[in-house]
Amino acid sequence: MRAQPKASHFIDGDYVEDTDGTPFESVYSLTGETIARLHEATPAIIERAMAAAARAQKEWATWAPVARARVLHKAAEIIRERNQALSELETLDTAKPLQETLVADATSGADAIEWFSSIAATMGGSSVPLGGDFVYTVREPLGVCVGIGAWNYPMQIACWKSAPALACGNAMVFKPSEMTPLTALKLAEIYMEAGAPKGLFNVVQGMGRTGAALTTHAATAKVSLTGSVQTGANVFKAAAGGMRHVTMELGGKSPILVFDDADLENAISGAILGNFYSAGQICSNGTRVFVQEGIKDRFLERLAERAATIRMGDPMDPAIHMGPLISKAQHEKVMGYIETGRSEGARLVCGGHVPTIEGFADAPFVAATVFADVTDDMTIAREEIFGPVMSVLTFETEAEAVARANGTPFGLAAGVFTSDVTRAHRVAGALDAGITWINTYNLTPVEAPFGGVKESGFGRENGHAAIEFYSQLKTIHVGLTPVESPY
Ligand code: TXE
Repeated sequence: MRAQPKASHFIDGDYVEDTDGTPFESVYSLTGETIARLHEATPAIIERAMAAAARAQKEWATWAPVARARVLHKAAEIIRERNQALSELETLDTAKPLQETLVADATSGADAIEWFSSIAATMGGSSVPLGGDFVYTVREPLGVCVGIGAWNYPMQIACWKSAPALACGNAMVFKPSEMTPLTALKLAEIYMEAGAPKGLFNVVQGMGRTGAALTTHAATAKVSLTGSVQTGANVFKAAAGGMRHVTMELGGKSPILVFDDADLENAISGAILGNFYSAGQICSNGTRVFVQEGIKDRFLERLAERAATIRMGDPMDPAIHMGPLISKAQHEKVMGYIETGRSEGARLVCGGHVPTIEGFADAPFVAATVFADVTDDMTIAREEIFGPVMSVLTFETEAEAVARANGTPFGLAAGVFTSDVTRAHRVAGALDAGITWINTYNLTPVEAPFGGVKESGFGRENGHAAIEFYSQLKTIHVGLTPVESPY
């Protein structure tokens, strides 16, 4: 077993096993090989993790801010030192190419932990003069936060959730996706090595039911989920009992608007990366590309030429751009959407097939696929596919493009490519999205808040905004004059 961890869970500073839990496997989708065998958390494991987190949180909250910051800063340094090994493990777990995991996964996690270390050191409240009495506010941790991850960016998600949580003085129990259980365990080791108190960051494994048990646990103050809209609705509802706080990073069907005056090559770069990076398995992908009539033909021609240069193959080969999908099930789902696109009348410009990759005949590859002549009512323009499938639609006027772009229950991200500076800002302002990029796409620096509107989510990760979702304000009113009592 190439990537077998010491045990399934990491609780109170160490690896823990409970073989009574339902066994499950992590599979490298390129080869179908089982890389690790684990056990789902039993109720006893969940109790141990929650108790450890509750105890550690109380201790952590008493630490001096600079001492907390030092731990986080050290953790970020260790992640960077181990980037090669962490990236290889992430590639095994997700089948994403090493070319990506080396620069986009653990490293962006390290960025988040480093950035939030400075927040840990500098966070404070405010004071409000009342002309005699005064009020001051204290920013307090929530307590034990539960993080639930998706399988597309396992390490990044674990870092993006734990960094603000720990910076604000909370502890975390994290459940990775059952498809990608491995890198979160490494992160737990790293936090301990960096000097965090035992139990501050714990990892428990399992399926949806483990996530559900954590969500409703009596000690849970907050749940942060990255996943599908349906799971988001389930978790939101469950968290409401007990009035637990939530952050929901859910799916999308984001639009990219390309106007006639756009820099064509730049717009194509945005569309290509916003559809084919990580084989299309990214929540903020711009899967509905609206192209203005005047440049439609040139856009499609160059897009197909450039898509043909994507090198598919063994994700461990640093020259490879695109690996297989996460699993056979996801492959089946994506190929099903491609079939639906064809049968509903979309025109295939490129891809649409399963490429034959020498030595990996059974791997779940999908060629980079572009459909043109897509209309708003087609299934491929409405539903999140989560694979390398781009839909190109055309439009005539700005108002029409904005209205159609907004015609979806999702609202995670959006892009606008134009050289007209006033239009760029006008359109960015009019699009229903938590994040809108102008003349670029899918950049998610830790400094910038990230999250969705409408059914794409609630709350924000990253940036100062994240603090609001991992802490609460206490108001303290200081009386300086005698209490005026009429009786
Ligand atoms: O996600 P799920 P899956 C979309 C994408 C993909 C589809 C299904 O379209 O094809 O969702 O992926 C845990 N209480 N996205 O099945 O089911 C679960 O164990 C608590 C978009 O992986 O939403 C996992 O850890 N937890 C997305 C996590 O929730 C529960 C990324 C996500 O699982 C639970 C992933 C419950 N009731 C998929 N049920 C994005 N926004 O990037 C499940 N879980």
